[in-house]
Amino acid sequence: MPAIPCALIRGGTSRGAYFQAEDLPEDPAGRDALLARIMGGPDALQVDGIGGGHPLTSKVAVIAPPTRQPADVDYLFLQVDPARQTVSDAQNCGNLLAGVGVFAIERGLVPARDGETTVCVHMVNTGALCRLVLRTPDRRLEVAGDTAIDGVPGTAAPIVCNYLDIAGSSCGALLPTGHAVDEIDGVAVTCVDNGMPVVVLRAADLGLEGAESPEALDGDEPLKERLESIRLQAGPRMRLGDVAAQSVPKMCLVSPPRRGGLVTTRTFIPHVCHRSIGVLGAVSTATACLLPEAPAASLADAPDGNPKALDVEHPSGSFQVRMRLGPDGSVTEAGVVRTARLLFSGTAIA
Ligand code: NQM
Repeated sequence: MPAIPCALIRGGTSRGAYFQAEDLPEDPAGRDALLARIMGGPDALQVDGIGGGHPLTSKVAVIAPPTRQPADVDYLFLQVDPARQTVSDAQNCGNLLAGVGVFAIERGLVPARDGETTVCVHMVNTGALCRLVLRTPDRRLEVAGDTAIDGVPGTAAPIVCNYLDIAGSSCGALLPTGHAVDEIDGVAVTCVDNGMPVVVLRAADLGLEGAESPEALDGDEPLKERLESIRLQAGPRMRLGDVAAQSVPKMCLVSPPRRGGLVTTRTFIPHVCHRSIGVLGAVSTATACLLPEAPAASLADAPDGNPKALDVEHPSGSFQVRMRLGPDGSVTEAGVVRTARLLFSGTAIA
């Protein structure tokens, strides 16, 4: 009965189990089988494990010494699908990423400095880097603060996440099909990867208003079939191959903003509708809204100025992405603010 040191951390609007690679089997198949068992499946509720019965609470972060300069730690993200019990490393998670800073400091992997501590994270899934800045007065991690993020109750200390090189993270190019607009099953879509592979399409093109509740969308089987058909065709075009068993690309339905932001979103990740929106999913979607020919641009309300603060509206509020554009209109910098909290530290029993 293996007992493995583990921390449960809320990272942004997700919750995950964090492990050090040295505590897990080296071979990926053995590691994944063990993690699937710990999270508890195959069972949509994950009642026999520590997963939360939803893709957003069935996530794992594996932390290891850095293999890329100038990173402080390596972070491998694994998505455990509760019902199917598959374990996928095909995507990043920008929410658990915020918790990596907490884990690294709490475990002493990165020494806290007086004031602020920067933790540079190598996101092993895609090879990209992110610089996290955490508050550490007196070399202690500050937990309390006044930063609120929609989708999480209360407030906490901010964690600034500055992505260094995320364009084409999984697909090799920002626009992996070579176009800002493609047509799949008669619907105009943008296949984009600015940190997360996402197919962005107008809700109206599928007969939706775009502000339906996640519950209503989850219950709309014909819609989900249409989205899956588009997704399965988009996968190979996005250089992701057969994506039937993959958690990417995500499917983001966009419509005009309702609350003065950039755009309204409803995102399937990819078979369940997100209660808010993923971090890198939001960065990719915001990017699609800035491409003049993209279907999303026709309904987005992008502010002037550079850098831009882009409020991506989602079912539980909005999510601010900060972007700087180069002279040719390409995104040269992207960043977000998240919060994270250590919830539990102990041993997981497999
Ligand atoms: O897009 C959900 C989440 C995510 C991933 C998903 C994420 C991101 O909300 O960077 O954070 O899209 O599967 O945690």
